[in-house]
Amino acid sequence: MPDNSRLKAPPKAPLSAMVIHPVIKQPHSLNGHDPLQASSACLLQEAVSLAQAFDCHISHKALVPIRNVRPSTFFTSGWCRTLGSLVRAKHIDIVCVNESLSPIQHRNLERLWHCKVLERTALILHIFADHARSFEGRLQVRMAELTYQKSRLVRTWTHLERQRGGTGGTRALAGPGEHQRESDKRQIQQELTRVKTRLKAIQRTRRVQRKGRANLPHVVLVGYTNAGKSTLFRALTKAHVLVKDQMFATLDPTMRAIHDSHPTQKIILTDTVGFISHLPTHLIAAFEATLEDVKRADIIVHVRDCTAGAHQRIAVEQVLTSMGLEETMSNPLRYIEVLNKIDLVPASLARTIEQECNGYAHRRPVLSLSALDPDACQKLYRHLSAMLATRHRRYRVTMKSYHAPAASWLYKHAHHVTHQQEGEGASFTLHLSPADKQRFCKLFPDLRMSRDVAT
Ligand SMILES: Nc1nc2c(ncn2[C@@H]2O[C@H](COP(=O)(O)OP(=O)(O)OP(=O)(O)O)[C@@H](O)[C@H]2O)c(=O)[nH]1
Ligand SMILES: [Mg+2]
Repeated sequence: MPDNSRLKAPPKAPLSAMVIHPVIKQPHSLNGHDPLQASSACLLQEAVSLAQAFDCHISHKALVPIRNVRPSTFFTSGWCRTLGSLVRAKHIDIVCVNESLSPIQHRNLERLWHCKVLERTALILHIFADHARSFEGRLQVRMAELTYQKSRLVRTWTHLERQRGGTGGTRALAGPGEHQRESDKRQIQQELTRVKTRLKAIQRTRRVQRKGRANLPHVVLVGYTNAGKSTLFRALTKAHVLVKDQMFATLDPTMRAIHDSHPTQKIILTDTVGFISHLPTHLIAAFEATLEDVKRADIIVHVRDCTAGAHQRIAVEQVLTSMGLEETMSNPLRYIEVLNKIDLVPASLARTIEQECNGYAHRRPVLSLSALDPDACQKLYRHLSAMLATRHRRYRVTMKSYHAPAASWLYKHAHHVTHQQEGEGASFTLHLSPADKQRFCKLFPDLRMSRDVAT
């Protein structure tokens, strides 16, 4: 199997890690001309948190300035020696490099330093593999790992081709190493096909489940990892989901009704996997089924850690944009930003942060709160209800004789249902979403539902 094959689950004693954030003055790097404008120190701290999420003990961390990336070892020979001495002196088991390394660079660094080297994507994949609990979650992570490994094999071929100075086909490269790679590639492809088939079956089940709750308003929490999504989810639903000061604590989405939601119109809330800047594309593709719920939600709540930099907000918005949600993000009735952890900043700074948010958010609602404050969570719930209610229209429907199935459908799916006896029949007024209105008309074609113009 390829070099970057999965590490075994970390043993009980934490691995001793060195975390390096290369500061490269070059385009296409994680920093340098980084569009997210996160400071190097901030990116190093994030890399440290990632290593800690993989159960590592951080023995050393460093910013390493790089003028030119060396194709063979990434770092200059001087830095390779310095870092190698540190690896030996501090008994380092793993070096986490917060950048992308080519398979050749990766292999050479492991040989030079005599320890495991993990590039950023590989580290994130390992954390996901460690934290995934559900069958679907594990399959999704496996798919991401296999796609990643496959891409690394392809890149190795490209390198070999370049070394031989020509485009030479497979035949020209044939040798024991190449046969091994061919066999690895086949093995990976076969497993990938098996994993994809299983995931498809799960997605079919998900679609059926989604149809079952299609009438219920659905709100989904998204945000940067560790922003406090699960804390807020817990506060609103009273569900015991994992809350932890750790990157990617949540991998499997959880769905619950909001605890105090309207008895006849429950709001379903979903807690999701967190995002990160430069999220590996393999992961976005593999988590397609999970992210499908985000796409179909009535409201997206973007939970932000107000103590973190704007790069986190931009990273999340980039992922949402890549999912085709740009329009939703500019709809004030479908997108709300929650500035969480407001208890951690002084009141004066909180006001400045809010003002800044209102500046870039235009007409988009922004709510600052602490997920640890039950009153603030209730305020958010009322806000969400109001957003949903404004999307609902008021209708009137008259039934000549009391139509029990239609009436019970209305009590189950509509908001603020009232009815008045009118002779032998009854007149109902209610609030419904446009989709539910359509559904009602299909189910009960003999009943006429019209807009109530009195309001
Ligand atoms: N002080 C303070 N801490 C908070 C608040 N909200 C969340 N936290 C803490 O932040 C850490 C992360 O919270 P989670 O709810 O697990 O974050 P998450 O967004 O679900 O993280 P992932 O699942 O990793 O994406 C935990 O230690 C929480 O206790 C808040 O409003 N104030
Ligand atoms: Mg979580």
